[in-house]
Amino acid sequence: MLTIFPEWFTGPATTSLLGRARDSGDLDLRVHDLRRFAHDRHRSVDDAPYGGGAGMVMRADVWIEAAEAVWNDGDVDGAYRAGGQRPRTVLLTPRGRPLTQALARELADEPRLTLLCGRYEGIDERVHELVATDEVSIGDYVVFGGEVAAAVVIEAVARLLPGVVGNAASPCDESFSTGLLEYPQYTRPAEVRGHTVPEVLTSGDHAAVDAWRRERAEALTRRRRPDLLAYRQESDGEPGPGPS
Ligand code: JD2
Repeated sequence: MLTIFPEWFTGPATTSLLGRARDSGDLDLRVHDLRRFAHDRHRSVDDAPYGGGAGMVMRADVWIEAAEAVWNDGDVDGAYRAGGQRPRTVLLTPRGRPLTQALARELADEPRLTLLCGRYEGIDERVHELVATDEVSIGDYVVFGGEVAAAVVIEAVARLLPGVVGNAASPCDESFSTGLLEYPQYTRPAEVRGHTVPEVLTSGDHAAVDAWRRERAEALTRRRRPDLLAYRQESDGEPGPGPS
């Protein structure tokens, strides 16, 4: 990934399951500082927008040279060129394709991804045209820059990679393949501040537990996310983004 805040990723990239996936070699994550590719002594990567207006826009030339260096692993004669042959390159932007479990699976199938994190008011349109192969958004709200969005993409994709812990079927994955929200879960102690565990879960009747969980998942989904149910009927259970 490319960012002007490489240190931003130190926490997420070294902690817990992502850190373990990197240590075990199941995930190779490299964070590159965009400013290394700036042209001037002040290492500037932005400029005022053509046409005027508030804020700054990130420069296309710096982004293009940085992306080519990263694609080619620093080999200046490498084969990857902006606008031509290039690995799957995801630009995080509010106008991108909404991130879903289906898109995470699609990205997890790629041998390699390049993630581009912008800041300021955004990136020169020619980076969208020449560098990005994909534009992805993490949802309909605005954050300061692409870093937090890239972290979301990295976590969603990494946990689908072979060998990464958390990849094993979890209730949450099941929930997204059945198209339902996850059922409520409990662990010890059996009573907390007067709140007890539903009796069926301690009954030892596995069929009754399964039926209860399915019913709870369906009721929750009906109440909170009827859009997921509608999409599920349309697509015959195939998990996906829901109605656009
Ligand atoms: C970003 C900004 C647009 C003004 C680079 C925001 C995003 N779902 C999402 N919400 N916001 C972003 C995102 C991603 C990259 C940048 N900004 C701030 N954007 C208009 C200011 C700058 C995603 N993915």
